[in-house]
Amino acid sequence: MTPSSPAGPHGLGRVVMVVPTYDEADNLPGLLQRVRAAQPEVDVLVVDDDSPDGTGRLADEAAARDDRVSVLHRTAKEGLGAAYLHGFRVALERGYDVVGEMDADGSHQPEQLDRLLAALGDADLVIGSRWVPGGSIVNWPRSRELLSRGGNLYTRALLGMPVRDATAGYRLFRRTTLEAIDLASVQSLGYVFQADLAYRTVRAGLRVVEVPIEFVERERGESKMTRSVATESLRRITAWGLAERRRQLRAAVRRARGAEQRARPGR
Ligand SMILES: Nc1nc2c(ncn2[C@@H]2O[C@H](COP(=O)(O)OP(=O)(O)OP(=O)(O)O)[C@@H](O)[C@H]2O)c(=O)[nH]1
Ligand SMILES: [Mg+2]
Repeated sequence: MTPSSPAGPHGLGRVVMVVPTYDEADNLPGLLQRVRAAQPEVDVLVVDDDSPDGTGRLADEAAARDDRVSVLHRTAKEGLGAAYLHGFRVALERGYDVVGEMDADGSHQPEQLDRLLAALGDADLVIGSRWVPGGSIVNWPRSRELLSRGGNLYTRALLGMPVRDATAGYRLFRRTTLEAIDLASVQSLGYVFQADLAYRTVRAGLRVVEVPIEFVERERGESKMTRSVATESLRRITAWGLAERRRQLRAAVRRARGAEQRARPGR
């Protein structure tokens, strides 16, 4: 390969998918195989919070067999956001050009990763989206669908963010995007982390593109969605929405004052 020829899938350079795990022993080995089969040039970084069911050990075994798989062992369960922040830090240190997110439970199909990679050519963040035309969900109870749709509606209305599925966790960030959005100041620990990063990306003036995916509900293992995860989302998104309104109000006052000064006679 000549130095100028584009490397990696779709010429994007080096790509790593960060996969956070907590008690995913039944799912992780199969997922790793599927990612490696679907995208042989994509690396995987598993971030395990010392899962009691031995997920971390299974990840180590996969890493021992395959140079493209590596594992970060954390000492306690601190939430999805904390695990991703740690994984992103390590991925950036390792020099990846593209850093992705995906769940370990099979909800995000590795066979659809190519769509996300193809879309990153024209984007700074690509989101695999359930709620754009062509997107779908499989085996989700009605209650869960309503929660996701309602949460996204609330997020969009409050933050004025043009993203249909801001809570989705199948994503690709360019390294430059992660460097632009001040990860060190992110405080979101649970699933609201996803909306937080989408909002930061939009506010940084970067391009977010959503591609439709088919999201398949987990078949094995337990959900980690808890009441405290949901209330953290509501609390933070409401606070960001209020801050956004205050900013808009201040800007309107500044504009009105400017107009008043310009209109004052004798100037
Ligand atoms: N390291 C780490 N991973 C986590 C934590 N919470 C969730 N995860 C992982 O994050 C991914 C998403 O969590 P899920 O429990 O599947 O969340 P969900 O998709 O909203 O819930 P289900 O619909 O029940 O699957 C999975 O790979 C989990 O194992 C955590 O505290 N630490
Ligand atoms: Mg899941």
